[in-house]
Amino acid sequence: MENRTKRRPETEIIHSGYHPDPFARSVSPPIYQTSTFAFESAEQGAALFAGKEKGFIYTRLGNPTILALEQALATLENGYAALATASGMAAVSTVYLAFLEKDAHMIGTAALYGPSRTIIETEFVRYGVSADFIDTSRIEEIEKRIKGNTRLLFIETPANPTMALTDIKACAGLARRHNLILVVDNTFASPFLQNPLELGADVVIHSLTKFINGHSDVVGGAIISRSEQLHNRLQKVLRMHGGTMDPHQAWLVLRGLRTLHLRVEKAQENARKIAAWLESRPEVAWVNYPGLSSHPQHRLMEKQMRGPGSMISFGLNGGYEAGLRLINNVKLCTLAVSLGGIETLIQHPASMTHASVPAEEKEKAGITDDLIRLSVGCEAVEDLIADLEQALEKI
Ligand code: LCS
Repeated sequence: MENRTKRRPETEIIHSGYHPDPFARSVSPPIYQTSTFAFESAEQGAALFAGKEKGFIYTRLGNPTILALEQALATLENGYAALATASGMAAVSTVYLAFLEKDAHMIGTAALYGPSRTIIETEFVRYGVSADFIDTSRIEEIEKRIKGNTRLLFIETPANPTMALTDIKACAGLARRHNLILVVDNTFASPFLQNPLELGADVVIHSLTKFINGHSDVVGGAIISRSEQLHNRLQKVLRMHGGTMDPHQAWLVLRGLRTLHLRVEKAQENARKIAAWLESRPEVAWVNYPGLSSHPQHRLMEKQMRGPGSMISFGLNGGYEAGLRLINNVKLCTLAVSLGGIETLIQHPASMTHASVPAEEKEKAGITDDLIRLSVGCEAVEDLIADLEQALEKI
């Protein structure tokens, strides 16, 4: 573990996880592009395997470049330790594999990233696992679904793509009372805007592919645990199932992470202006952005987040057809899935990121056919608004 003195998040984003290495004093961490590490002797190899000595053995089990990223993420989320994973989905599946035994039950946010719920409904069902995916912004609804075999409460807040929020502190209270593990997917907020462990969650996961890497050029994930016990369980499962990260990938993510606060602040400033502008347009039927006072959980955002972030969902008066015309006519905004990069992306979740969720379930989760999702980037906001305006005029 790093020796953690309490510094401000902006400072930790830049400095945490790595100090110039004693060998060459490089300011940027070396990329230990190796699959394996040589032992000094047979006895030392045996001591490392037995856990009697600390050191690196084999990259699936640990690597200094990956460790630098993990230590940075643990610091930023104020956790005991972090695990870097090959993708955000590797983080999600590791959490499920670690905490859902045969015939276990979980409760999840209905508007989870599509595959985070589909993997339960199509894969984990083979082991008798069942789930209730519900509107977790209604705490009383969660309590009603808790059963004797419920192990996990898995929430995403803000949720992809509805931008609905769930009260993390209230969920933590519920989880404690019923002996559940509370996992929060913090991808949409990033650790700069929200720290679920500080609000009582047990485990936080991220798709590092999004805000933390921030440049739309790497896929990765992370799991940060509140305690040694949870971390050890997750580490064991991750190492055996093999969804671990590569050192080069870790180096790229760490490089992206170092500007997280600058990117998030700029994108958020743009998103605030775009959300207000969208709300003022006659073609726009509704806008869901936690930074708007019209958002049903605007007060909760102020309570549990440091800012509303840069994800917006909205619908047009012309519904689905008008939405498709809009996304086919943008020129600066890129029509692509993923989010959290420096460039603005626009997509249609019902037919793209959430296509795997059955139609009826999508409707229940609020992933309506007219919903357009905008991941606001760091461009000049005037150019983004001009682009959206010319596209709106074509519908
Ligand atoms: N959790 C959230 C909230 C996500 O948005 C995603 C991916 C994942 C987990 C999975 O992470 P990955 O394995 O892709 O790194 N979300 C995507 C999206 O909305 N568009 O494309 C991917």
